Amino acid sequence: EEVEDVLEPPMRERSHIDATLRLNEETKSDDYSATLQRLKKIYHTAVRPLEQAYKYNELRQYEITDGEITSKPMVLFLGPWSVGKSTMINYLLELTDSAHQLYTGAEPTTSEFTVIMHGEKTRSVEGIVMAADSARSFSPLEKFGQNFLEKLVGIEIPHKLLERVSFVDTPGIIENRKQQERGYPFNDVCQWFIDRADLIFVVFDPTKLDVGLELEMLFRQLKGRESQIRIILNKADSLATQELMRVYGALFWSLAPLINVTEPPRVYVSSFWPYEYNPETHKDLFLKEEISLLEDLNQVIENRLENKIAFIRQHAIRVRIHALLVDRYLQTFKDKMTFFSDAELVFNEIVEDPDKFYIFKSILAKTNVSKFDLPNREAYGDFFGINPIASFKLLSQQCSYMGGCLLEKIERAITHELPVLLESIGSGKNPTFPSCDTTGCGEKPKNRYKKN
Ligand SMILES: Nc1nc2c(ncn2[C@@H]2O[C@H](COP(=O)(O)OP(=O)(O)OP(=O)(O)O)[C@@H](O)[C@H]2O)c(=O)[nH]1
Ligand SMILES: [Mg+2]
Repeated sequence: EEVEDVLEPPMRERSHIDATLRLNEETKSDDYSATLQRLKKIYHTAVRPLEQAYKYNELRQYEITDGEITSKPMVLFLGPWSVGKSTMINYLLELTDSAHQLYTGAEPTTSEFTVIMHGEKTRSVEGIVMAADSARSFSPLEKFGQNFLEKLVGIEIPHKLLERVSFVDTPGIIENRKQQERGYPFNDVCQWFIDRADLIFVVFDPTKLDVGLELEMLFRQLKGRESQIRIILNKADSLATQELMRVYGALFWSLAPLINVTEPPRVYVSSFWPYEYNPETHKDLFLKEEISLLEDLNQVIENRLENKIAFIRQHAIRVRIHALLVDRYLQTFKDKMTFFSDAELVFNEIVEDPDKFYIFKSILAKTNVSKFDLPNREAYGDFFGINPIASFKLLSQQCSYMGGCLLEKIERAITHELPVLLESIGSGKNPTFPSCDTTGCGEKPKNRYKKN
């Protein structure tokens, strides 16, 4: 009998999962979709026109589809290989030992980006099919090419939790692996998911704390998304207390140079798999940590509208900065052009050394955004290589009798319409967004799921 115990470890009680995530309560979906419709409308009337007038998508390759506006919150799992990412998803969704469980194992196992989402019945969807369907939010992934689409998989499962969020499992990071071995731009793909994720679990285990190039790269890509990041020190019950504390310290030590220390992410120490905690360890603590993480997840679900609005607002801020920059390039160009000048020479001089003409400085001064939020100047060299400066109009000429000015419209959306929409759903928590004049519309949206 003892041998059987070793082979079949007792399963963990799950009732705290359903309770914390309120999986048995009904959700009101009407308010939800009405707000999303209004958000879509603001985006199409106030943001999209400016985006198109200044070809923003060619700069950032960042198009927002309707599918993205209406999609469910996304929880992204990142981290080194074999730290238990897939196991954790199986645990949360009760997939362990089912026909559709994610592969797990001691070797690097996951080689695909796997999107786990809701469906009437369990089935898998090929990446190519997901990307082709514009009603889904994954169509922009097509740009990463055929090789990548073969590494993209969808799984639809009729699970209550998936009615509210989607999970994305990723291939674990293997240090010392060259980029091209993956056959697609791994970093760019990660960035795409990072930009859109509502919650990012960066999972570690006690044996894989060493920071190498790929992990460093990953954390660089996570900059600006600090409020979405949660660090998980997984498999914690496989260590004795003293050793665990040592590992916890070591984790912070190695991550400190990579993370924003003024807003360090929350770290959860536990073990996220379906088996009973090891009895000789701090299992009470681990259970509490697990419940905190589930509460965190629940907050994200409850704040999904707020986060969507904040996401669109952040996007609008970037589009506005881009439009101001192109306008400034164009104005400088017009000022420098005389009847006798060679347009190409004049413009090349500006593109090659925008600082000489105070292009970026003037936008910094005017908008009060941080230097970090400005797009880089090399990108504008490429941008104007494809889109000649003469093909643009000045912002002051982007006005129509009926529609008003594009710049005013986007600024109104940033300072008024989006905050008002946010207030309309908030339960008494009124965020105030100062006008573009004082803040340049550039301040970061509040961290809405941070716990005090
Ligand atoms: N002791 C212990 N082992 C775990 C825990 N979670 C996962 N494991 C084991 O760790 C191994 C790796 O788990 P996976 O879920 O495949 O890890 P992964 O992060 O998805 O790995 P890749 O897909 O390769 O990146 C498996 O053998 C799991 O059984 C845990 O909480 N405690
Ligand atoms: Mg995996």
